[in-house]
Amino acid sequence: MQDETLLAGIGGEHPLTVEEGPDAREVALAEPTVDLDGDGILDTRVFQDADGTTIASDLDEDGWVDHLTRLDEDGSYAAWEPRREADGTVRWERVDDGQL
Ligand SMILES: [Ca+2]
Repeated sequence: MQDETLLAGIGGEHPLTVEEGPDAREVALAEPTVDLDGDGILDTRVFQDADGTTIASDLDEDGWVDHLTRLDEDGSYAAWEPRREADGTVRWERVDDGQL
C-alpha cells in the first residue's frame, strides 16, 4: 500500500480532511471519539470502510493526526506518522507494517 493510496482513501467520503497549501498532506482530525492514551481527552477516531479500518490519532492534541494505522480485510496492516521537511512540507513516513 502506498502512502498516496491511504491518504486518498481517507480524504474522500470520510470526515478526515487533507489540507492544501503549505501544510499539504497534513491531516486534520475532526470529532475524535476514543481516548487512546487514557488522559481523559478524546484523541482518536476509527473509520470503517469496505476494505478495512483506519485508526487516526492526535496524541499531542494539536488538531492534526500524528499517527495513522490501517488494517485491511486480508490481515495486512501498516502505520504512518507525519514528518515535517526543512521546507515546511509534511510527508507521511511508514513506521510499521506486517500481517496479522
Ligand atoms: Ca497532533
